[in-house]
Amino acid sequence: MTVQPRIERTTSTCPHDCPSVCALEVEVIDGSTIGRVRGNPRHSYTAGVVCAKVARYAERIHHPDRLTQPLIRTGPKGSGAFAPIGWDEALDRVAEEFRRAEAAHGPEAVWPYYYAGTMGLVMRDGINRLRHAKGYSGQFSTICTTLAWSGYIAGTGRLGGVDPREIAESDCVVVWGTNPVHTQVNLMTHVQAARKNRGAKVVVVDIYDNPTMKQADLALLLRPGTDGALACAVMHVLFRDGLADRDYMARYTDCPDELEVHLATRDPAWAAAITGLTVEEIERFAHLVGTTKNTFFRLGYGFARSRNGAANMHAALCIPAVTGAWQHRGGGAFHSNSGVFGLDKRLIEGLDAIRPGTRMLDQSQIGRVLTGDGQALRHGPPVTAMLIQNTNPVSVAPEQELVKRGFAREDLFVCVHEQFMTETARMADLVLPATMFLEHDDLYTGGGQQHIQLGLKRIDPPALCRSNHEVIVGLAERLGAAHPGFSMSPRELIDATLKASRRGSLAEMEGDGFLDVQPAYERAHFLDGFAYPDRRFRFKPDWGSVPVAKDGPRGPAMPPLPDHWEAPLMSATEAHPFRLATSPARNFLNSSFTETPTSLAKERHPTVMIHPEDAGPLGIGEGAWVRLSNERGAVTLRATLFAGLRRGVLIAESIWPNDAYPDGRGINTLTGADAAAPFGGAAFHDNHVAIAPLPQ
Ligand SMILES: Nc1nc2c(c(=O)[nH]1)N[C@H]1C(S)=C(S)[C@@H](COP(=O)(O)OP(=O)(O)OC[C@H]3O[C@@H](n4cnc5c(=O)[nH]c(N)nc54)[C@H](O)[C@@H]3O)O[C@H]1N2
Ligand SMILES: Nc1nc2c(c(=O)[nH]1)N[C@H]1C(S)=C(S)[C@@H](COP(=O)(O)OP(=O)(O)OC[C@H]3O[C@@H](n4cnc5c(=O)[nH]c(N)nc54)[C@H](O)[C@@H]3O)O[C@H]1N2
Ligand code: SF4
Ligand SMILES: [Mo]
Repeated sequence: MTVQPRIERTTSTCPHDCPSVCALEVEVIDGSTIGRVRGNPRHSYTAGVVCAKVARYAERIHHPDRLTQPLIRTGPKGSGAFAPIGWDEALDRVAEEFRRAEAAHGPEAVWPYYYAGTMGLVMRDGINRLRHAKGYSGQFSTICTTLAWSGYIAGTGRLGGVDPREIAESDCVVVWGTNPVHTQVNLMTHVQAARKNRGAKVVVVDIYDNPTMKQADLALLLRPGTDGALACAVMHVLFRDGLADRDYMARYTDCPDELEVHLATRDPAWAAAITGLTVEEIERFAHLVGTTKNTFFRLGYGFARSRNGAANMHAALCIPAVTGAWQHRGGGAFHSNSGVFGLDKRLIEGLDAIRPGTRMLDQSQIGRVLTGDGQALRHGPPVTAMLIQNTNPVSVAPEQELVKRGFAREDLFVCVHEQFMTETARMADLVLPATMFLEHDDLYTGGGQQHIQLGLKRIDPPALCRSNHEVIVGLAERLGAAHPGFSMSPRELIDATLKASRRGSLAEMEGDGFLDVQPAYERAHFLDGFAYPDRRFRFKPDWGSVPVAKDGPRGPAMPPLPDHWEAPLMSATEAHPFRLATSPARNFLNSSFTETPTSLAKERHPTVMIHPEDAGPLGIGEGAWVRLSNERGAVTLRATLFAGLRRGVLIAESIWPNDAYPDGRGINTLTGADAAAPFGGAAFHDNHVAIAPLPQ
C-alpha cells in the first residue's frame, strides 16, 4: 500500500527583489518539502498569479548545490578551495577580523555590505543595526532605486501614487520603461483587466520590442536615454492643441506658464530627431493621453538607469500634471509605494544608534572603494573587513574589473553569508550558509503594490543553515554591540515594529498574512496637494533639496525644467558606435535563479541582440561569437539578430554569472559606477561599446 503524501497549503510572501512582492500559497509536503507555489487568489494585487520562476521554487529551495555548511578558505582567493568549519569558530573568526580592522584603522575600516536578495525587513536590514551599533562604514544604496526615486520625488515631493489596482479602471495605460512581462508579471493582470473590461488602450515606451511591447496598442520604441525629449514633445502638443488642463495646473503646479514657454521649441520634429520616433507617433501619443483624461502612467525603473535618468523620470511624470490626469479615477501616475508604509524601523535597523558623521560609501562604487580610490573612500581609511548578505557584487555591481581586483586583495577579509556559492562567495575568506524565506520569519512591504505582508517559517532549513538575523546576533554578542534588537527573535521584532508603527500586531496579521495600507484616494491622487510646503507639483524642482539623500554622492547639475539632457550620457562615438542596455532576463532575477536548471535551460546562454542591418556589414551572423568592448573592458558572448530595436542599439538581457562567459568576464565589465545626477545611482542601461565578430 502506498502512503499518500500529506500536502498542507500555507501562505507566504515572495522575498525576492521585485516590485510585485507576491502573496503566495505554498504547498508543504509532509511538513518538510515544498511543492507547488501559487499566487494567493485572495490578495487583491497578486490576484492568484506568480511568475514561472517562483512557481517552481522547489527547484531552488531543495537545490543540491545549496550551501549547507560554514566554509573557510584553504587555497588562494577565488580558487574555490574551502574546508568545513564549525559555526562558533567561524563567527569567532569574523569578530576577530573585525576587531583587528578596527584596531588598525578605526571602525570605518569595516564595511557591512548588503542588498535586497531578500526583501524581508528583519533579514535584509538587520545588518544595519550591527553597523550602527559599532560605527562601521555606512552604505549609500545606489544600485537600484536612487535615480528613479530622485526623479519621481522631485515632482511629487513624496514616493507614492495612484493605487496600481486602479489601472483596471483606466482607459489608457502607459507602461513606461518597465518590462513587466519579465520583471513584475502581476502588473499585466491589472493592465489586461483594463483592456478586457473597458477596451483600454495600452502604450509601451521602451528601447526594444520586448514581450510587454508586443502586447501594446501603441508601441513607442525610442533610442536609449531620450525619454525626456519624448515627454517634452508630448507636453508641447498638449499645450499647443488645447489639451493641457490649465485650471488644474493653476491650482496644483508651480510654474505652468514658464513650462509652456520653455516647451515652445521642443516640438515633435525636434523630439523625432532625438528619439528616432516619427512625428506622427509622438502626435498620436500626445492626443491619446490628452483626450483620455484617466490615463495611468506606470513609470518603471528601466528608463531611469541612464545618466540622465532622474531627469527623464521627472519629465515623464510631468505629463499627468499637464493633462490633470491625477483628478480622474484610473488616472495619474505610479512608480513605487515605498514611501507609504510608515514602518518605524528603529528596532530593526538600530537607527537610534547611528553615529553622526560616519562616512557613507557608495554601494555602486564597491570596485573603487576596494581598490583604494581616495574619493570613493571619502578620503578616509581603507576598507579591510566586510560582511556581505543578500547580494552578489562580483556579478551585479558595475566596473566589474575593479570589483574583482578589490576582492582579490590579500589584506581584505571577506565573510559572505549566502544560499549558494556565488562568485562573490567564491572570493570570500569565510562562507556561511543561509536559510531561505520559507525557513525563517519575516515582514515584507510591497513597493509595487500596497500591502505589508508576512512570510513565516514553514519548514526547517538544512541542519546547519542559519538566518541573517542569527548571524547578526551572533556577531553582536562577540563584538559587544549593544542594542535591544539583538536580544529579540524575528517574531518579536516583527510584532514590536508593527505596534510601534500603529500597523496592528503580528497576531492580527497572522490570519490573512497581509494588511492593505493603501492611502486614501484623495492622498494617492495628490488631490490634497503635492508634498511640498506650497502643495504644488514641481515642473521646476530645486534638485539640490529633493528629499532623497542627505549624505550621498552628487552628480553634475540638473537641467532646471524637463528637457532632453544629452550631456551626461555615455553617447556613441566613433570608437564605440553602439549603445548597450542590460535589461533583465525573464527567467533570472538579477543574479538569483541563475542556479536553477529550468531557468538556465530557458535563457540558454549570454546573448546580445543586434539589428540585422547593423550585423550584416560587420559580418555578424545569427549565433556568432562577438566581442563587446569599451574603456572598461571587453565581454565575449553570442549575437542574435533582432529587428525589434533601433539601429545602433544592443540589448544583452542579464545578469548571467561571469563563468557563463568564455573568459569569465560578465556584462558588468562594461557598465560604469560614476555617480549619476543628482544623488548618485548606477546607469546600467547607458553604455557605449564597440562590437566585433570573433574568428569562428
Ligand atoms: N525576471 C526578472 N524580474 C526582475 C528582475 C530581473 O532581473 N529579472 N530584477 C528585479 C529588480 S531588482 C528590479 S529593480 C526590477 C526592475 O524592473 P523594471 O522597472 O522593469 O526596470 P529595468 O528592469 O531596469 O528595465 C525595464 C525596461 O526598461 C528598458 N529601458 C532601458 N533603457 C531605457 C530607456 O532609456 N528608455 C526606456 N523607455 N526604456 C528603457 C529596458 O529595455 C527594459 O525593457 O525588476 C525586478 N524583477
Ligand atoms: N548589468 C546589470 N546589472 C545590474 C542590473 C541590471 O539591470 N543590469 N540591475 C541592478 C539592480 S536593479 C539590482 S537591485 C542589483 C541586484 O543584485 P543583487 O543584490 O546581487 O540581487 P540578487 O541577485 O537578487 O540577490 C543576491 C543574493 O542574495 C542571496 N540571498 C537571498 N536571500 C537571502 C537571505 O535570506 N540571506 C542571505 N544571506 N542571502 C540571501 C541570493 O542567494 C543571491 O545570491 O543588480 C544590479 N545589477
Ligand atoms: S513576480 Fe516577483 S514577487 Fe511575484 S513571485 Fe515572481 S519574483 Fe516573486
Ligand atoms: Mo533592483
